[in-house]
Amino acid sequence: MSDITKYLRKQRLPHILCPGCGHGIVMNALLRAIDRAGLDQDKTAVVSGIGCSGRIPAYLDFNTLHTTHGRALAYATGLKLYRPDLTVIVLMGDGDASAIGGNHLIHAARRNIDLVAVVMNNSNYGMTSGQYSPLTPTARITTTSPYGNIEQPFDLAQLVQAAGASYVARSTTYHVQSLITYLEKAIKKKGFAFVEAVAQCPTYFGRKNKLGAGAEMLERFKTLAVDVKRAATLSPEERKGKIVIGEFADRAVPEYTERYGELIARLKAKDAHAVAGE
Ligand SMILES: Cc1ncc(C[n+]2csc(CCOP(=O)(O)OP(=O)(O)O)c2C)c(N)n1
Ligand code: SF4
Repeated sequence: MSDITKYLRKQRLPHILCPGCGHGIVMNALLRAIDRAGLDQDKTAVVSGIGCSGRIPAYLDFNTLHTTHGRALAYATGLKLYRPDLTVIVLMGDGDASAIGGNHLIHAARRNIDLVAVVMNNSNYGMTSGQYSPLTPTARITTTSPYGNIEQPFDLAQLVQAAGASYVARSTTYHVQSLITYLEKAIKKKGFAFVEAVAQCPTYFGRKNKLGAGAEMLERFKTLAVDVKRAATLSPEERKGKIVIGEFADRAVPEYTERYGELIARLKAKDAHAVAGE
């Protein structure tokens, strides 16, 4: 494996992430996946919304776009339509992707547009001091659920799969090798490829829920993780509180920019015939 520091804008370091934050592990895994996939830095774009996760493109030496909260997929869709030759990777937090940006997520998956969507799920809004998100587990303490979260969370991987994405996988910052593998597969996959990386926010979610520092939160991911195939054999009661990891979908679905390109070519040919009086 080559030196992945070549993908960093070293002049932008040090980064803003807290000690023990899981986002750095996801960034590291992504760079290793990019390296394995052999992407050309000039032919790769990394787009983010706003959040601690959203800061990551600032440190990466690709074509990068730091956009508005919840709208990273909308910007990425425009970019991909204009430059279908680029590999476009979208980095989002769980709040970014599933709350304010939830509609963009399901429609990008429904269109099956060729984007790599990475959601760093740390169960809360890290950047704005730990409010609950649509992925915060029930009963968890956050800044905005001081008596325990009374909502039930989305299973984002299942949602995106049901919406029509080509590729869907989930791993954690403990299971780094599978995270790298899924990210590499997502990069190589034609269509909407979604990877959820369950990550730790020791500063807010960890502290509020007395889950310990970063390393202890990683240990917890190890204990709670269950493979998707094994999860299918468990009762709802046995599955409760577990983190289901693995590949949820890997399938051939018509891709949006290709269909769009075909439509343009068909209409141009029709116009040419009309001009020629045919
Ligand atoms: C339109 C808009 N609404 C709200 C905010 C404030 N805001 C900034 S980051 C953020 C949440 C970030 O949480 P998440 O997406 O989970 O990412 P994390 O920081 O945990 O990586 C919010 C609500 C904003 N910047 N723009
Ligand atoms: S607040 Fe949480 S998500 Fe944000 S950098 Fe710190 S540990 Fe990471």
